[in-house]
Amino acid sequence: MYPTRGRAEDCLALTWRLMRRRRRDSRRRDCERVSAVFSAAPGRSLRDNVAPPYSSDMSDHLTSNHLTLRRRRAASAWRDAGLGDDLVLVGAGEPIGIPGGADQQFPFHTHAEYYWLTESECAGAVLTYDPAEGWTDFVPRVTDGERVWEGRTQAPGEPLENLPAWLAARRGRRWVMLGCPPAGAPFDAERAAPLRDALSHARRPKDQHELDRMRRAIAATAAGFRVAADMIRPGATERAIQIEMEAEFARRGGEGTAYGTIVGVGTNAAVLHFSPGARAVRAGDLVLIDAGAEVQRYAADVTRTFVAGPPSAEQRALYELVLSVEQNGIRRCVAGAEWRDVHLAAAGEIAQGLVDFGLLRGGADSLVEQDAHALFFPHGLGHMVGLGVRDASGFLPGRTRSTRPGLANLRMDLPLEPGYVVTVEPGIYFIAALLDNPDNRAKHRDTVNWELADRLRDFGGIRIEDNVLVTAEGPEVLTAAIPKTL
Ligand SMILES: [Mn+2]
Repeated sequence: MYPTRGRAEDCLALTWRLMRRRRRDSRRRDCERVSAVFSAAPGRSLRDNVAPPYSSDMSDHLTSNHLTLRRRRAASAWRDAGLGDDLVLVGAGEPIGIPGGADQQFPFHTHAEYYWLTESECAGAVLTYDPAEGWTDFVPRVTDGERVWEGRTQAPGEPLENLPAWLAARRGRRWVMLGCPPAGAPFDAERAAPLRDALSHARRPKDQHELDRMRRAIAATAAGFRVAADMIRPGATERAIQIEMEAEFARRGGEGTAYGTIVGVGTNAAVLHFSPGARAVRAGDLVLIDAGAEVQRYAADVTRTFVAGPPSAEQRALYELVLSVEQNGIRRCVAGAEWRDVHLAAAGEIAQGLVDFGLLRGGADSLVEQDAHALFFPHGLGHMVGLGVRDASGFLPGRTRSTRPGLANLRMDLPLEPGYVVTVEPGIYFIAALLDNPDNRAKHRDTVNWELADRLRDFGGIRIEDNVLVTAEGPEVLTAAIPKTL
């Protein structure tokens, strides 16, 4: 669909066209908004007409030292990845309008690659890198309408309309688009892939600035979990727990949730990404909560599982198993450890635990090889967390995703290094869709105690998740203040 190779001159006409359309659109939007003011019924608040704000925390970002260091890290990673004298453009991205929603837009965040290099939420901006000359921040001019309706001020940087001239001055050189390419811009995915991998790799070790934001997100999250833990009793609904928890995040400095809060009661605890609903806790239910606050784009990602009332023998046995697998997993988060080995060790422990519990039959290694454990632990042990909930996870260059059920859901395949923050989140679930699948029943006829599996089909699920900072001295559990004893 797009040219396979982006060259500066191919882009000029297109860039101009895009920018003309953008200006026209924003003029039209301004006109619509202004006419809306005059047609607004008396007494109606002007706020009703305002599109949701997207903030601009632009304070001195062009000179900030930690951003200079990040840009240096990115440039050297690209050089090592063979950038040569190619140009790099990192697009911030554009807000997405709600279909049929008039002026309404979905909440906007700039692309993580752009944000990491700028700490700016400036929509439509483009950061460029010329290996010979360095970095240039191109930003759209703030419109009068944006000043009036959203209180926006001009972001610092070069006017975006100078970008075509910047490209024209480098005519004949190849360029690569990262971040969010503007709609219709030439995008060479093949050329971008190694540079994106290199940037992801450079982003993985967290700097102090990032860790500070994460610690604040985690403090708000811990407060929310304290509120939730007090609510686990018969009658509380998933939705009520979610509301109180998210309110506490906000009261304790969270700016929002880092992802959709999961509160699953009973069998809903076995739905990996469950959205809370009207279901109320009954005595003896498992309640799984996976939630995290966000502070200045940085996320916490924590799971705890509760029992409403005294746990049954089976709940206690499987809870203790998940907890011991989690604690052993955390201990293995040391510099140099291969994440896939950390995951496979956890898989082996879950298999052995389920043999002891009477649910699986055979040797742990052989069960893991046959992926029998993945019927009850169908996801990876964790992922990177930080700038967003799955920050810069992925694969080292040359590594590809396995198709084996026990490894296919690994979100990363790389060795851990100091500064990485990973989640460790083993779980055991009774998922009807997996247990009722005839192929699974046939394949694992002899390795699963199906009578016990069927008896526990309404058990739900247990997951325990912490955020772990890898340091030269060993793992530091950033979320240690959130209790996890049953
Ligand atoms: Mn997670």
